[in-house]
Amino acid sequence: MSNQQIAVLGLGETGLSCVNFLLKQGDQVTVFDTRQNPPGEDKLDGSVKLFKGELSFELLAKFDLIIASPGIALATPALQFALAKGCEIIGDIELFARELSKPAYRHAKLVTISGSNGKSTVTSLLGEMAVAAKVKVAVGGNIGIPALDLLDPEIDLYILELSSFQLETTFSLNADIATILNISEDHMDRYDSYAQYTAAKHRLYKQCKMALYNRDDKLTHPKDHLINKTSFGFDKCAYGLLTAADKQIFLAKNGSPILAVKNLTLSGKHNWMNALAALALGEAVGLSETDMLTTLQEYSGLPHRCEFVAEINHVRWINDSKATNIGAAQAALEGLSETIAGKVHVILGGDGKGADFSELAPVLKEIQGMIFCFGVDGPEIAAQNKRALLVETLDQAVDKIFTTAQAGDLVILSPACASLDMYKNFMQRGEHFKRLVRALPASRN
Ligand code: UMA
Ligand code: ADP
Repeated sequence: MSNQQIAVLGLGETGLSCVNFLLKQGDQVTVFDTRQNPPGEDKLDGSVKLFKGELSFELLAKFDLIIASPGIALATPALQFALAKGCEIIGDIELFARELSKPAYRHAKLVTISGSNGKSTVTSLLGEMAVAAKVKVAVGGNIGIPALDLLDPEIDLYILELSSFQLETTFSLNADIATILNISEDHMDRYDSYAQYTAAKHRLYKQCKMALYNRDDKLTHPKDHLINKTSFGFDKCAYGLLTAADKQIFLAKNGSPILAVKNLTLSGKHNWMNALAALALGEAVGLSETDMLTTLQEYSGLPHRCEFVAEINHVRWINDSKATNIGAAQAALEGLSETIAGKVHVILGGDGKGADFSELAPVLKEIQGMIFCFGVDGPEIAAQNKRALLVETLDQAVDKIFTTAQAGDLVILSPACASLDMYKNFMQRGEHFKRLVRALPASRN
């Protein structure tokens, strides 16, 4: 690659990992970022030229290879101009894929995980299963650590969470198994259509030896009938569920019970599917069932995903700040409602990323408790249900629910929106919620 003129576009976590990787290979690299204060600037090697602000079409198009960060859409006019001029445009995951195909890494297995919701849960759960099985594993991608930072010839198993943004610029992964967990509307501010978003996800199946799909979600089914495949879902085929004579529900494989769902630490029906997906992926890369089942009984999930915060006056408070789209909030509300005796109260709102909130109406209709909406798209969500109330802040919603909720009820922050209108990220929103809940008095006056 060393004779090529290479540009890295974006100096966030991904851009910085690409620069460091390329410098290590002995390549020369130039960096562009549209922001005046890109986050990675202070960590950038002093020898690297950085162009900040508006992208120059002509300058960018002079490079042979452009490595675009996931936050920059391929449709960006300067990138389209460069493509038309014959530049090659790839992302960090493609660089990772090319490196992994080299002899030093041939022994390593690769699992790739995408979908609209549940990616991080399945990725980290599978990572824990691999640790339990004493496999040398590296976990990263969209979940946090950029893929290139994981590369190490000592690693035997890579587990990558991949977003549709990353898949747009990825061509040659050769995963041992790849899954699209589910598809529901998200990032509609980035894509022209739902079909375009779905197509970006399906690129994953073109770059794997085996596909794992969700039987209950047609959009995840592989289109290539010749592909090697397996599946998970609510019925009892392949990886599925089984109801015993005593009505106990089990995770099952080919109709044989493996583990009663009551033994999972994760709660909600959507997490039964996440557990099945992790089992299927783990088996495909040779993890032992015993180690995987032990992990399933211990793994309590990542923060901000249906995370238990506190029980106050017999009311359970749940932080689901990571529910940043409609599908996630739907799954959480449906999955948790059945687990409680009382009513569910919900707090929603934020930046809807162009979503059509009328899809939330059926699930909001089932909510017996209070519905509070806030943030820039709060009014649009509140318009979907007559009982929904608008508040300006999360603090107001928590206070109002606290004075009303009864023993046996459950309160959940499951926003169905990104947080960026009011917070730095979903973590900050979730931490704010947790602080508010933990500051509530033990009894009401
Ligand atoms: N940006 C600019 N100008 C630039 C470059 C970026 O304005 O020149 C903006 C983007 O529009 C975006 C922000 O900067 O709003 C960050 O973009 P980035 O590409 O620099 O992001 P990174 O810091 O490299 O982080 C990315 C992923 N972020 C995105 O895809 C937006 C992280 O996923 C991921 O953890 C990281 O790489 C490591 O792989 C975050 C995310 O929100 C968690 N992902 C989306 C999601 O999960 O819904 C897809
Ligand atoms: P992602 O990484 O895809 O955003 P996470 O595992 O972080 O997924 O979960 C985000 C939110 O999505 C959770 O808080 C929960 O509300 C919802 N969720 C988790 N798993 C599923 C699933 N299998 N199907 C639908 N929604 C889910």
